[in-house]
Amino acid sequence: MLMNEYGLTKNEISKKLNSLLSLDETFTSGKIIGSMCTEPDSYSKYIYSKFLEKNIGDPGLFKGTLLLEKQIIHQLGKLLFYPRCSGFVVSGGTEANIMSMWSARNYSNQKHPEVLIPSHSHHSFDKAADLLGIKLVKIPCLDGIVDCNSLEKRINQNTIMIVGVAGTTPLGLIDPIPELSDIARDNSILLHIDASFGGFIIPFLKDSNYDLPLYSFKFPGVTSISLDSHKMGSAPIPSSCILFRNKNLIRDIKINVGYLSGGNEPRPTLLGTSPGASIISLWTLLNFHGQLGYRKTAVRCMNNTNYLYNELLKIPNITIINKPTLNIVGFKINYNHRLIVKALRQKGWSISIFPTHIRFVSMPHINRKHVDNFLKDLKILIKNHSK
Ligand code: 0PR
Repeated sequence: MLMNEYGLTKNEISKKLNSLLSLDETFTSGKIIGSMCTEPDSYSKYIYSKFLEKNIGDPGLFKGTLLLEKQIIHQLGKLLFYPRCSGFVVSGGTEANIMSMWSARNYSNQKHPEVLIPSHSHHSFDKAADLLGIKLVKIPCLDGIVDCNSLEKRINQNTIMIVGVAGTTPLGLIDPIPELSDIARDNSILLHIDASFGGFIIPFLKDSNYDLPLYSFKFPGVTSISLDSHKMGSAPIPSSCILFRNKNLIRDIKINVGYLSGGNEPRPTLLGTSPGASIISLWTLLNFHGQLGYRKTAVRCMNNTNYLYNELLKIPNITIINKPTLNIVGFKINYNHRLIVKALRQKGWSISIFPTHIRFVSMPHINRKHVDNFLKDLKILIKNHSK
């Protein structure tokens, strides 16, 4: 389609946008039950929209935004027991994980670098390995979390880093971080924790007396952590954070851009021009809601998850893959799984389908009524297809 010679009226634009965007799913429908993103917090959306011109790719121009970023990193560092960490607000878990691999490769200066990742790891590590010429060694899992014995056996002189996941993509489980930390220390290698999903829920559940494995810098082997604010942080997309224990880890991925106006520290992030609005809106969220606000959201999501889990247990013909650790339940239907999954999609349920199961993610936009609506449709379909 050729761009028109003359601009359209606002009315015409509105009509066209409404017509095409009506094809999009909405979080408010309550039918997006497989996504790890959510409707951003309304105040943070308002704040985001006020600062669209801020570009943290030229931090010298936006010194205030840079200070807000430093405060965010300090606050998150404190939450994860290491306020002295260095870090950045980035575009997502993918950028954060690529940065962890990039920094490990350059810091270690190993000729044939290898990184050990659990087999359930997110595909952002495959992207990173391909881009960076790193060999990925995928370690098998037991009951959905990495098998530390298998992992330890695969360490060799080329291994530069281990990855552990706090909030796995398929089931929201947490790898054994204390054990991984010991292994990393004993072998003098780095340990990156991918808490892209679990990062903004685990600390708040722990503070609400949930008995959960912790991920944090409390474990001395942990050298970097990624946590996505545009997932359980409820921030407008794009928004994620990466924290490094030690400044030296990022020393070798910094590229000096001498011609920029600021004379600030070079940023080792992947993007050049990038939204300062992400920083400003995340700072707003953290400070407006505080820990209590995040705790309330975390507990509400877990209550809905446990409710779903208990109701699924009552339905015959369903196998539940995991008792929820975080706000994810994986389950499969014993007979006619594919048919029922297809029918659920036809009924408008946006579900995530893994080879072994359906993933239900009870994000903040999901309430009890949505869960009930889903269960009702599921029960009817199971009944109809078991005849
Ligand atoms: N690490 C983990 C553990 C993840 O689960 C994800 C994304 C990432 C890293 C990468 O994060 P970014 O997508 O921010 O780069 N996990 C989700 C998934 O693959 C991403 C997602 C989000 C998918 C919303 C669908 C959706 O509607 O399931």
